Amino acid sequence: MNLNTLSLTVEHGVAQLTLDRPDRLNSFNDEMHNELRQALKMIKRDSEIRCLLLTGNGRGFCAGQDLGDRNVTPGSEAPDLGASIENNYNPLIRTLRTLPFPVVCAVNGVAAGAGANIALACDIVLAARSASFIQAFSKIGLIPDSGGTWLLPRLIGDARARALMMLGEKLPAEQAEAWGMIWRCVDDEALMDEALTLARQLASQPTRGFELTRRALAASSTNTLDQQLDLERDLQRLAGRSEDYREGVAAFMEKRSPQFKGK
Ligand code: T3D
Repeated sequence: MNLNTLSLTVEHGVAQLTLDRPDRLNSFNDEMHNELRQALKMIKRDSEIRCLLLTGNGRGFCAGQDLGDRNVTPGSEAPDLGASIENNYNPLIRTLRTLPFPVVCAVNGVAAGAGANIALACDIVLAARSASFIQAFSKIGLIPDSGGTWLLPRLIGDARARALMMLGEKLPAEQAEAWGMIWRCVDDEALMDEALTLARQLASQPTRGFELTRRALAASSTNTLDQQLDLERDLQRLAGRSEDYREGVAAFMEKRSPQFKGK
């Protein structure tokens, strides 16, 4: 696959996608949207891949939309941002949330605008100590997108989410960890080692079980407890039929390490 705006490597069951427009803090232009879409399609089809690791090259993770593509001359027609959301950002978030394996995000630097919310849509978010998160939208008259108005209040509560969105203040990674917005903040030089170790660990675990867990979590925000109990019953029935469950129980009984295959 020929890629200009990102790189893709696959090793030990982990697909690593690195956003790669460092001079623009990895902000999205149309080419990057297209390439990411293609890469994710390929990753989803590859049965050897059991975890996705998303990160950025350079001093930023992602600064959201490339505003250079939105700088219209006075008097000309406004860009249709709804179309951009519909065609690019929404499908991206939906794909990240429904891949049949876990998604780890290694936030290597500033994550702003859609870049912040793309990171938050991932299952497990690690961030470099020097990284930060900014709901930058309010600074340019936009609303938080890419699922931010759904994700952020659920992660950190309404009061903090509202203030971050309206003030557009930079939230340092350590504070994001303290508020439960991300899983962990690590020293800058340790970030990629820790993220890769975590992603490889996940890729050797029962992938089908993770997929079903993701489905249960996705439904929990709108389900009643009764509905969720029924869903857990149905998904557990499926998990109980997996090869990995059989292997997990056998390994426990035989006092050995399980060899999960993701099936
Ligand atoms: O439009 C649609 O399709 C709708 C969807 C919108 C989704 C969105 O994401 S809207 C929000 C867009 N993003 C922003 O508003 C963030 C803009 N960037 C910033 O506020 C700052 O750059 C940061 C706070 C992220 C980082 O600040 P700092 O001081 O560390 O870096 P910098 O000097 O501002 O940026 C470094 C370079 O990257 C700089 O270029 P230069 O001067 O070295 O040539 C800067 O212009 C460029 N850059 C940073 N962000 C963007 C960008 N260029 C284009 N678009 C960007 N978003």
